[in-house]
Amino acid sequence: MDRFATAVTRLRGVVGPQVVVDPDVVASYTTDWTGRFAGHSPAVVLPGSTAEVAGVVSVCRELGLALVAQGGNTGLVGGGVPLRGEVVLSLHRLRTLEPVDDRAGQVTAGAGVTLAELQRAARAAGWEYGVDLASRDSATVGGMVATNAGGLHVLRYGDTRAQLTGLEAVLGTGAVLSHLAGLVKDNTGYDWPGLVCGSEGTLAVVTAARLRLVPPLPYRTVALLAFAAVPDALDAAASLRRTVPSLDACELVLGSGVELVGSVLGIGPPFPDRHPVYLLVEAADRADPTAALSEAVDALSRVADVAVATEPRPRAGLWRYREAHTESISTLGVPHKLDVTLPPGTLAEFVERVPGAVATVGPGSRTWLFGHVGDGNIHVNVTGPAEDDDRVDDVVFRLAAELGGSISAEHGIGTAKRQWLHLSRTPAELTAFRALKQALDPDGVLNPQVLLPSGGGGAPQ
Ligand code: 2HG
Ligand code: ZN
Repeated sequence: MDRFATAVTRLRGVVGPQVVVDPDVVASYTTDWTGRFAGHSPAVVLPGSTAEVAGVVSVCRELGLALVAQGGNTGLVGGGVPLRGEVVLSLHRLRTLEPVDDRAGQVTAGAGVTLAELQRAARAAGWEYGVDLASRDSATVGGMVATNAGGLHVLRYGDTRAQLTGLEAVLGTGAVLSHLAGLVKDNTGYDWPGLVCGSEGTLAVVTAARLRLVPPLPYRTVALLAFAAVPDALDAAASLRRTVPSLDACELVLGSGVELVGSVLGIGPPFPDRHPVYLLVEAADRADPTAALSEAVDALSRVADVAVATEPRPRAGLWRYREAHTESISTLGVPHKLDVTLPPGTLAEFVERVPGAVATVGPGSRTWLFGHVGDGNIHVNVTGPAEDDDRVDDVVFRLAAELGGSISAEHGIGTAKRQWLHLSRTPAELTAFRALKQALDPDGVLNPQVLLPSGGGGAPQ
């Protein structure tokens, strides 16, 4: 028997018929959402339990096969697709969603549960989940934990790591780590959940997570504020964070992006006049927050225009100008997605300088800027350069680093950014990363093309 046939037989021994080898079906797992990262794979394996995940990892380790873990495949940095012929380990069948633990205000969810399903279950039990993303219908719990997903409400509730009170995961050795009791205070050594969260499938495969829930806030008000300049919008964002305790989201969009969304969706502009910069803010509370938000907005200087919505449909209408950025930019071609974070003091300078920096290496390319400005997080999307032309990536990451920022705010490093990881992490940190990888995945079975630069040390490869 050749190596491939042996592998399929051994994997079928673990998961039964849930090993897909039909090339047409396998192909649907090998390209990332953006279309920028595509690979190939001999097989997709869909285990139905944590024990089966452990069995799959053990078989692959024994046969010297690499694995790529995949959830909803909504990642934007090529971290969930098989770039070098890895076996795809899909967590879709781990769909157990336990009843909400009302006393603890927590829930345990399998890796394959989608964010939308988790949100629905939390709401049905009188709770809410604190993380929300535009890709909620496809993004899964396992993927969100592996990438430490951020999203729209980090400002208020923190990222996915801040929601995690327990984790079950399979190490690259095949060992199962299960720590799902959800004890809020639990000072008994290393924080596995915190370590595995954000490790992008390089240390362990997440199979289930214990997640903190938050109280529901039924009254919501959304306001779109227009400004003449980015520093004015950033000053307003800082002020609203201080004056509106119920602030739930604070997002920046630019006039060019709003016009693109308007033309792609066929919707009119938000205001009769065009404005260069907008903040989309949302307040949520147990009682109507409109008066408090209006008072805080009235106290702002340099707001050129305001639209307010309190009912679900008009609120969603204002959110569309922000949430539809990703899909609208994709209509222009395959974008380079460069999610960065900047300190508050240099965010405006970054926004001002980045289009010029891109133009030096990508003449004719277009730079789109939007993001979670309440967290210092800007999504830089560049359309125009070829998919494999990484000169724009290089200038944008170097500018972010020069201004004291990080090359990844919430999308992770994946394969897309690993050659620039040294811009955000010291050589000593990268050596410690490699030591962790060696300890938990000694044979490099898990996501070998992700996060760590290839080769040793911390220098660019
Ligand atoms: C968002 O905030 C997502 O909408 C996607 O993080 C960002 O498309 C992007 O670059
Ligand atoms: Zn985002």
